[in-house]
Amino acid sequence: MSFSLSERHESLQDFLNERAPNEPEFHQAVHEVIDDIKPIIDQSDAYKDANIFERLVEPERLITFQVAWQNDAGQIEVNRGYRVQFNGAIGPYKGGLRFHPTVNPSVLKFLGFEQTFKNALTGLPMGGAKGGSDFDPTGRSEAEIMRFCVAFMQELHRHIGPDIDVPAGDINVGAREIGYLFGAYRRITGQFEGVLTGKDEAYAGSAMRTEATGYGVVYFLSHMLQAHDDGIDGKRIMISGAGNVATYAAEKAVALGAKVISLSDSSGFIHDPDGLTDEKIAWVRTHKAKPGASLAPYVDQFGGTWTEGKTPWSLEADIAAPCATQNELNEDDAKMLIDNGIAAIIEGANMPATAKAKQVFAQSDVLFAPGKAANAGGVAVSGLEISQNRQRRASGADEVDQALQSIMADIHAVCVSEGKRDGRVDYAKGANIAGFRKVADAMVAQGVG
Ligand code: NDP
Ligand code: 2IT
Repeated sequence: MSFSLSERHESLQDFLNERAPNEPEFHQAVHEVIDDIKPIIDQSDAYKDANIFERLVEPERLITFQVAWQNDAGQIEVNRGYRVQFNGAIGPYKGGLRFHPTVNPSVLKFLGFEQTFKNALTGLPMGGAKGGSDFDPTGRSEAEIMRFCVAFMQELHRHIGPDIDVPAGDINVGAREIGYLFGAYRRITGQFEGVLTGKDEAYAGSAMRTEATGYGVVYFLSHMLQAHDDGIDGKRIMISGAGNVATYAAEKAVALGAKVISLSDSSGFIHDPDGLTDEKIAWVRTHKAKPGASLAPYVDQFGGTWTEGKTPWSLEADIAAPCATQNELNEDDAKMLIDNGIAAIIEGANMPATAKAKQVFAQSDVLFAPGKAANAGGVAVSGLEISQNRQRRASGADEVDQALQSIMADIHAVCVSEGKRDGRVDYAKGANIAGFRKVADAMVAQGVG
């Protein structure tokens, strides 16, 4: 079945049902862009002749492999590993690795598809990819995590390389896992090369990569507020998640004078009406480094309240920053946020708001920053890490932070210029159009064969 954009909208769902059955997250990510890019395609014979849309929603490669590894009890466990090389038109494939029991082809295809747009927005030459495994690190020992990473790389190494595909971290893959993965790659191939980003600075990692996504989220938020005659100082921000993106977003927001009143994890959320501090954030990072540790003991340490099994969206604040995972903010949450007077939503995670939640935001006058723009700072600094590795040099933290700020400012600016709608800025539209144009033009220029 082929899909004609001139047909009615429902035909997209038929097309996706046939081409990508049982992949709801991937369908959601495609539906998120179609309304914005359809008019662009309609206006371009080149895009239509090159069948850009149908090619854009089909990953160039989806690799699935067995990961067999030995647990501490000496038993052999089997997980499934993946790499989705989604679109390589503008550069070597680039995107993170996620270890989580929810990882499946639908989740990775949505992430790889979004990554394609996001990477284009950074202005750096990186194609879109994603990968990972259904491995659940919860309760695993460090030795088990290391053995899993080594077994995972035993297969992944043949599909990646500095000019082919450069993975990085994502949920449950941070500096520790990248270290084990890099060590395995180096031992298997005998090459010390920039094949992964998010490495420690001790072995060719970039300064600021750890901070980059969360800091970038807050830089984007600052620009968005400034463009609307407002600022971050004094704002009450609720953040979900308690990992890399959430804690560095919290750190930068606090540094810029905001009051961060929540964090969350898969077991519940904390509400700290006094606001987080650097000391509290440092405690969260150390505590959460243990696989499976719940945030709950935060309140014994610092006060506030713990709510089991819920997300923080019922709180009152000026800004909501979902920084945990996909579809963590639904339609009812969106209505509640609006009823409680929220001014802006900024997506630190990838696709944290459901399609219906986005509709609610679109019908209101809240500012909404989509993940593919707002959280692009992480992959942007990954791009800078690739350049540093190529040149065998290391940029200082100030230099990288300046570059990150400038990239986030540029992404904000392009969202504004492409996203104007009825006297307002539709940031999602701006991000979709700007990312799309760059990738589509590269695809047209390169032809098929
Ligand atoms: P981490 O593993 O560091 O943290 C993830 C956090 O989200 C944890 O607090 C975790 O809770 C929570 N979480 C994960 N899955 C779920 C779930 N199903 N339900 C509720 N809570 C959940 O990951 P990151 O901070 O790196 O990633 C967070 C989000 O940001 C993801 O959407 C990721 O794709 C996105 N992102 C990450 C980038 C990066 O550079 N790391 C770059 C751009 C986007 P628990 O500890 O209980 O599991
Ligand atoms: O979703 C993302 O942008 C990431 N997980 C970071 C990808 C990267 O290659 O740095």
